[in-house]
Amino acid sequence: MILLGLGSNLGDREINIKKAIYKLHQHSEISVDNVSSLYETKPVGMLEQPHFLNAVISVQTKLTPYDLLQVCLNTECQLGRIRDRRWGPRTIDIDILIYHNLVIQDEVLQLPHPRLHERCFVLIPMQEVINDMPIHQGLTPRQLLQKLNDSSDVAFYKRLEMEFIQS
Ligand code: X6L
Ligand code: MG
Ligand code: MG
Repeated sequence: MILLGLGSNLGDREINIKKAIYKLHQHSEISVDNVSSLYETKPVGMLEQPHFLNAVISVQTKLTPYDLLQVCLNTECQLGRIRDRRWGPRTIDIDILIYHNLVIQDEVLQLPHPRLHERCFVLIPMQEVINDMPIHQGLTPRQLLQKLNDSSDVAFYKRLEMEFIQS
């Protein structure tokens, strides 16, 4: 299982996320399997910025995690992401959350995503694309969410209709 997290809080957030998924789908070495609904989420980290739309998708690929990361960063660039302030607003952010059971801790890439288990904006959409699979210390997203005090910052927004995905 390979899981990617997507987030947007600049411009047309819904179109940005759809375009990102479509570009990943169009990549010859990547197939998009499952797409969560969109959720509208309160910003975490830097609070004075617009609300996000977040989603989680599962993909299949034989690309290494480093090559997959490069595809994610290229896609962010193509969608006009400008990195200025750390944690600042962005047209699109594409994070590798989980790459099978791989653990990596280096300068470029950390897998599983280090703050995965404490972010409702990741765990709630993730519940839709995996079937109660443990993702952190043997706990499923549902179990991890029970330990977080507040899911109220994450609100269902809409289902994503993507013509190219059988769901
Ligand atoms: C203390 C200090 C506690 C920093 C938390 C958490 C920083 C998350 C950055 C933190 C801290 C982040 C998204 C977002 C960001 C997103 C929503 C980040 C990086 N990305 N908020 N904030 N959705 N809702 O995709 O995740 S910036
Ligand atoms: Mg992120
Ligand atoms: Mg990122």
